[in-house]
Amino acid sequence: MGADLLTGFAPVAIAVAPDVVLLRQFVDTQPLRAAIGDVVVLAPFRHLTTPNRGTMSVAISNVGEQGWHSDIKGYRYVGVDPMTGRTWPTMPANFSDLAQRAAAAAGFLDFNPNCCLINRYAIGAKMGTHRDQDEANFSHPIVSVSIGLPAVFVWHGAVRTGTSIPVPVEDGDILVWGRSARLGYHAVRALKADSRMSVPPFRYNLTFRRTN
Ligand code: MD6
Ligand code: FE
Repeated sequence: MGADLLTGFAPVAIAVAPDVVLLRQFVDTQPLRAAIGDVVVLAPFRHLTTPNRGTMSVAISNVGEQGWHSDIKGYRYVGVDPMTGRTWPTMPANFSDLAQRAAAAAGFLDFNPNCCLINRYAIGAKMGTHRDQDEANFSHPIVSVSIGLPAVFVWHGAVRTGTSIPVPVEDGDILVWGRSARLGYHAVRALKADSRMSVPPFRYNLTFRRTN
């Protein structure tokens, strides 16, 4: 009986490292792209300033009760979009459903995100090595959905300069991590043009979190 239940998940759930799970080709991203198009009318993509006065190459927006923000004062979550003065758009139902299903498939039951950061990578955009540590509670996992152009996500783990595990991620792939991996270091290599060039030529990434 267990085998039947497991076959739906087992072939696509790949352990990248302890408590880091890759779900390959988990979702049809077309409805997610449509929802992104709708919400960024309300909360436009923007290139944020970092505390050291750099500008992020990745453009971001958020949906949910909280949104991740950066400026010269630091990194933090805010309930009102500083760009528009309005609350962030409501999290679309297909986003929250997906986050919960993916978390469960990776072994994290009852994930209830209150935030989804939307990243948009143009060719050449990248994300330097960092860990997600601006949340007030690390008992919840993170669910990360790749949409559009392929990229190379790099898992470093507990040490910033630790062994790096390159993880090619494509449209429809989902990474989930938590527990012992929750504060692991990671990065995304500069996006390359690809023969499977999607239109528009971007990679989008949805990262679902619970901030409290
Ligand atoms: C990205 N993702 O894949 C960047 N952080 O575009 C992240 O930085 C990230 O994918 C925490 C958990 C999952 C992630
Ligand atoms: Fe991250």
